[in-house]
Amino acid sequence: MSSATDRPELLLVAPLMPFLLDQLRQHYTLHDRIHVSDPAAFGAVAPRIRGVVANGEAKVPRELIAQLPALEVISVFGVGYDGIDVAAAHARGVPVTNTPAVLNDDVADLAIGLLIAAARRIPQADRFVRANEWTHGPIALSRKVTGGRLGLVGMGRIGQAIAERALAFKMEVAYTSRSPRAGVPYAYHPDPVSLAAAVDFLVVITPGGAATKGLIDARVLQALGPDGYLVNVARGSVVDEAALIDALRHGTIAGAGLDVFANEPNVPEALRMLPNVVLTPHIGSGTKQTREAMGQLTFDNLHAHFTGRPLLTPVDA
Ligand code: 8YV
Repeated sequence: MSSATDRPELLLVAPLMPFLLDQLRQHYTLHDRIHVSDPAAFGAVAPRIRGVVANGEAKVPRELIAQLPALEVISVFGVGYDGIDVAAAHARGVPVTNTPAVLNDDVADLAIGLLIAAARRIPQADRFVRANEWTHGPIALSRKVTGGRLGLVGMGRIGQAIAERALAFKMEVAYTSRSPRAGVPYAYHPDPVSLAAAVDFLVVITPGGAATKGLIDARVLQALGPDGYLVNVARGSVVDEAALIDALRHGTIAGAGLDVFANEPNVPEALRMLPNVVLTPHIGSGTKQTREAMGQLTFDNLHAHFTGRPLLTPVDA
């Protein structure tokens, strides 16, 4: 363990799990979100901050990076880093790390879970039994999943993990991404409208950020059609939320399963009131096992930097 005086000082810009905080405390001096809670104190420590720890939802804009002249590394607890101005960090020679791979299975599991929950109306059926409505007659029939056509918006590591699972449900898999992915056996569509028109279930698993903002818009939902379902386990920003509410309300699509939202943790009342949507609070990677693996990788990246070893999972320039 290092002595108090030679400990690098870190700015935490997001709430972090105790498992990670405990490890960080052994080696570093932590300043937990003081840039928000105590700007005066932040002003005093900012020149000494050598590392930033963020999560998938946190914001590290260019202005914050500019306030940290001694910054050496940004370690993100999450695979997504759309909240981090990576270009600004790299321009300063500051590497950014994330936690890829360790959460693939959990996010893929949840995507399939939400798909089945939305199509088979599992939460609605649960509410039906609890309300004793069964005693008045059977519940309405739902939508078969096995053998359906699945369209993936994004074919990265998590997209491929979702596709593998879908094959076990005898689903026909197709995808769209910026360009066809070498070695991927599924049918490629050049854009989400063409993909949506060809599938029953559209699952969004593409990075957030400016490049994908509003990618799933009214036209895509129209193409998915009145028997189609949308699942989003990526970022709320990828889907035009107002267009989605409209589509769910008017039967433009049949239903949706959503783990992410435009303005988390605030979910519009209009969405919360809809009967044909299944909602979860951004729990894609939210198992104890996976969050610990993510915490370990977040720590290991940071610690590799401060002990002069190569970073494990740096984000590309
Ligand atoms: C969050 C995520 O990081 O990995 C990502 O990109 O969105 C999540 O795993 C997690 O909720 C911690 O904030």
